[in-house]
Amino acid sequence: FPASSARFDAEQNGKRPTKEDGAMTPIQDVLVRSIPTLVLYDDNGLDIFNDITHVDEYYITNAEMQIFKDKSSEIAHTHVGNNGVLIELGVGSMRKTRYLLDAIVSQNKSVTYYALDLSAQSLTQSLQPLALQFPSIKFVGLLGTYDDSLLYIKEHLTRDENSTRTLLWLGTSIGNTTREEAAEFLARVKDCAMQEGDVLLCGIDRRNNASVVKAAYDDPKGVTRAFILNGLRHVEHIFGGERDELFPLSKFEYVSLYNAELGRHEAYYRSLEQQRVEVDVDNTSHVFEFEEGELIFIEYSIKYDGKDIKQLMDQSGLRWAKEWADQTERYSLHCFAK
Ligand code: AVI
Repeated sequence: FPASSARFDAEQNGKRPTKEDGAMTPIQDVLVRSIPTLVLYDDNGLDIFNDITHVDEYYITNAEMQIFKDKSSEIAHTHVGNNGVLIELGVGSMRKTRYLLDAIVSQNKSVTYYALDLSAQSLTQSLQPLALQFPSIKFVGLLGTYDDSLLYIKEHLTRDENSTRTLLWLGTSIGNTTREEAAEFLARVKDCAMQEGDVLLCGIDRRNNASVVKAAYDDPKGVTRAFILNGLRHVEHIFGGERDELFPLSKFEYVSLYNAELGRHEAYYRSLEQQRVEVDVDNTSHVFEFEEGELIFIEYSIKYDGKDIKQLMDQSGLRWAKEWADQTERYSLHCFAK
């Protein structure tokens, strides 16, 4: 896709949103209004995302799973200490973590596993079966934002002299923040939760062929479309609206763009007609007006090649140590050290 696809659409409505219109995201040199990506992850969104991980075109999950299946033994041997601590940022579905825990147990290592997540339901659903399957591992869930949890780790988690920490940030979650935010976050992880000798295993999608990325983010069965459109339902719910009362799904569509030059997939809502949405927040009325064709930004999925990873290391202060790729060489698990 030409880098200007989004610009073309945004300019076509003739009226550029101004700063007063709310949160803005720059798309090339044009600002479009945006909704925080986090709205995609209400309970329904988490369920649909789980469905995405089973969609064939969404190669990411299988690629990462395959790396863990093939390399867990090596990873457990080299990068997990005995009496060590594993800290996973976000719990996900745990299908891949299982391979690593299996390898750790078969190497007779004892570890404590901390999982950080925003959703109590995800923590319980993920950790309970693992605790049953791996009785020798101690599981601890930390409920809150990543930043809350990192602060907690910094202030409350003591460590033995010899124990090392292995942090995990999987599923290319890094891609949902800008490159600058990602580097800042890694620097915080390094400062709050790591000391020399600790590692962060980070699953990151590569800058793949545009048609492969497009199929992954606009799959023929429409699972991704349902995931993104559910975000609008969630926004409606946050504003206290009934289903289809404020943001009728018949008046918006999902727009998927891959900007190969910048190495990122961009997800938007497009308003299919000129419309006016009035919402009430704490007895104050707010009006949002959308032009026909106007794009509203919802999600980046940013991809990384070798040069991007180097820049990430330079900016975060972490040191690149190793990389494992899946068989199709579309996806990498990187090992970053402090
Ligand atoms: C969770 N995250 C890494 C997914 C991604 O690939 O950006 C979310 C997603 N959005 C559309 N499909 C999947």
